[in-house]
Amino acid sequence: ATTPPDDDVARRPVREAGPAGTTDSGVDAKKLQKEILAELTYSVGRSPETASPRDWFVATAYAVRDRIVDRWVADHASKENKPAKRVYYLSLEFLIGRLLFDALNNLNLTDVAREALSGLGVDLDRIRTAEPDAALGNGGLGRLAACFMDSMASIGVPAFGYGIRYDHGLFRQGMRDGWQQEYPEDWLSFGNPWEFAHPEIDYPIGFGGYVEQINEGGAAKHVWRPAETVEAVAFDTPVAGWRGRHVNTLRLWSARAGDVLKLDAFNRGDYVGALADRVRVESISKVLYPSDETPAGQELRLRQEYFFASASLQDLVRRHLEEWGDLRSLPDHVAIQLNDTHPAIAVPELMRILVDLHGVAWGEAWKITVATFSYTNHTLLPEALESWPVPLMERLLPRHMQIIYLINALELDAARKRHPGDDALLASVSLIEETNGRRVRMGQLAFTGSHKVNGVSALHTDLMKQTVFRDLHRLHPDRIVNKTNGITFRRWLAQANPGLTSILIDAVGPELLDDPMRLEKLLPMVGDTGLHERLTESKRANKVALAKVIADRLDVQVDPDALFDVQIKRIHEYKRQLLNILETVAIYNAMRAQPMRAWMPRVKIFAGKAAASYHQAKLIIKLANDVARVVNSDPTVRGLLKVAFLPNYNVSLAEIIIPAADLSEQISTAGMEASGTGNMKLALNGALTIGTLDGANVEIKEHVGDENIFIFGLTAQEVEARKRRGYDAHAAVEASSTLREVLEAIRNGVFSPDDPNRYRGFVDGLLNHDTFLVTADFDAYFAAQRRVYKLWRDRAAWMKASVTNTAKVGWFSSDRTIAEYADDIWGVTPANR
Ligand code: B1N
Repeated sequence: ATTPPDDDVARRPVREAGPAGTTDSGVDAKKLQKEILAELTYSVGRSPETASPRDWFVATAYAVRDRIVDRWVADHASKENKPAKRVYYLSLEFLIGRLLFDALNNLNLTDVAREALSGLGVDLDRIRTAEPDAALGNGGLGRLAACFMDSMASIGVPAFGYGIRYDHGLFRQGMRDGWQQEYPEDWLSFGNPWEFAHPEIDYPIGFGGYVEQINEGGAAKHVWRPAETVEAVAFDTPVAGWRGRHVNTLRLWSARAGDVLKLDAFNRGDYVGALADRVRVESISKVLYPSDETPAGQELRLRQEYFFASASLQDLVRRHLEEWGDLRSLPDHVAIQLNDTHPAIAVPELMRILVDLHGVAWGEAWKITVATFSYTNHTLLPEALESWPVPLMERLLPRHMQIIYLINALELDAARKRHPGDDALLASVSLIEETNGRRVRMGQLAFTGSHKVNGVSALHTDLMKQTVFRDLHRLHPDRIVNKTNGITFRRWLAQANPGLTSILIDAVGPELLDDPMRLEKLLPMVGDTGLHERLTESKRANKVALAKVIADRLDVQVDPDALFDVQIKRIHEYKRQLLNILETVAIYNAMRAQPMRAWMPRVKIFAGKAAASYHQAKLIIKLANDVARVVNSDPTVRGLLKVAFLPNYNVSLAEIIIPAADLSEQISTAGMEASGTGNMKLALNGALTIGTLDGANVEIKEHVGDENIFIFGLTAQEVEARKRRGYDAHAAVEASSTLREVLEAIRNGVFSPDDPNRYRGFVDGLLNHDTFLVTADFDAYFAAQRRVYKLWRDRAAWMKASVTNTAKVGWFSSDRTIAEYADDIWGVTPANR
């Protein structure tokens, strides 16, 4: 058994690019040095002689935090200069990663801090890795929320992010004999220097109980009497935008059992029982569900959803009343974005607050609600759409269930008037699913309660209109809009790849850091050999650094001059890591058939976590590791093909892999990946994409041009058609001798000599139900890989395509995405645009 991997990694020996042309931060190294030393002494309680890297990290974080707080407090100082409108981004996930370099870079303090620390004999790159990687998210959805927080602060959209302060983020992935092992993640065990605990900001969150109807002056009034109450306590992290001009707040809620809880049990003398109950109640914010695109379905998950939605609404309603005094003006000053359906229970919660607690009439309350909310859909996979059993909802949130029924009745009445007799339409737009046990459909609830609903790429938005929300779209044809995802260039270019950044700044000017569309100024230089040389050298340094990580963690040696072919993302059947593994085996077979040919050196790099209960995904990880072991140790391969599955993929590992990638694998079954965002990060860092026409790949292709991307495979429409006809994998395998040999080798135990039957059922299953059309796309994928290698041989042509990718992806900045949300959905004007 191996212990979980350690995140401490050597950083590339590349100097940070000092963002040129920035405003003066007004801090010199001497001053910052004094502040760090003071923090080390008085806040950490250590002397420089005894301080560990972690102590230095904490002291530095405190010193930097102070400068953010000055601006933060100023931004929130007076009720008079309150912003006209605020955005509240509700998300069950914020995959923020390490924050030190976010803060340093955005405040233009990176070089100053480096100098200050080196004067103390401390290496900034070493203490950087002492910060735990905050993994309060599963994958793309959570990372998007983090990029959006950075962009809102950068372009000047006043915003709060609301979520849960999980004691344990996403599990750490270890490997035992190539099988994934889950280990608890403990990011808070050494404290968190970025956050401010606010035990005085707390809200009661009710669960269970019953609804009392009382008559008040002839009108029925509903009062929910919860059986138990949990307190939500606020923890705030300041989020400083680019150049520190704006500082927003990430407010995460932690569950605390109130004093009143089970006082009677204490009084009865059941001390232990009462404390056990406390633990149960506080378990709400204990752990992030490790499910990506598969709803967890447990009661605790629903409790989490209501807990953070209710706390956030109570908080923003209180703020609104303090500032504006009247709930009728809520939509004028508040925009609430629901990040997928996880916070959708906020819709009936706002109705309850307005109608039950503030006496607003139902019709008016509904108008306020719809004008305030908007909803982002992130997936169309039917199994991923959230729904909750009616009996569970009735037991846990009885008043909300009543409100949902009433919303539904009124909506269905309106729909019936417009489409009389169309029962199929009524059944499909209903908030209640009646087929397999009665369930509340959270997608329909979020859609109905929002004035705008968005998809995350052009293709995904079109498919939303045609599939899950077809009928709701007919009823509300102006509601669905597209907002193609984006990424923050500050983290994914400036921080992760300082070498490339300084080359780009030399080429197009420092304004690049403010406006990524400036990258287009590279276009006249795409053929410049001097530029190619510098870029090649910088990429090589990044590859050497990644090679060192691979050697340290896997004891596998890879050649930095080989083509680095990377697929890094959650392990999911629809993302088709299997397709990539099959191609790897095909190359391996070819190498064994002709060992002496001049094979081009290549390294296949995989990383990603599987949901703990997703057996098929875990078997795919095992297969990747089995193939790696056999290929890496086969002398006939002569080291020309290497396979590396890097454990414990997270934001920090992404920051090492992405700058070192040559080829980006984006090979999902068309129609299934809503957008993807890794595709954007990799293209920005000069990797070429091999991909299907899925998600944002379609738009990346439109931006970089057909000749600078390797597109293959069935389109979403063709996938649809094949599935409708009933796809038979046997025919595809019959037709492809390469594929047949690959599957036979895997099936017969070539990669699992210790257990020759390990993949027998797996391969047979693929042949009988190839749900994700791996076999259908294999030949096209294999051919596309050959096109890749052909271009790779022509280094000048490859570099030209690579520079073109970097030059053309400025549009995928999350600053652009957020500006679009601000304009079309939220009705706020960014201060810096
Ligand atoms: O959201 C990303 C997209 O770029 C990806 O294509 C998409 O797969 C991802 C339930 C999800 N969709 N749905 C989820 C995550 C956690 C969970 O509990 C669903 N994640 C995505 C950003 O738009």
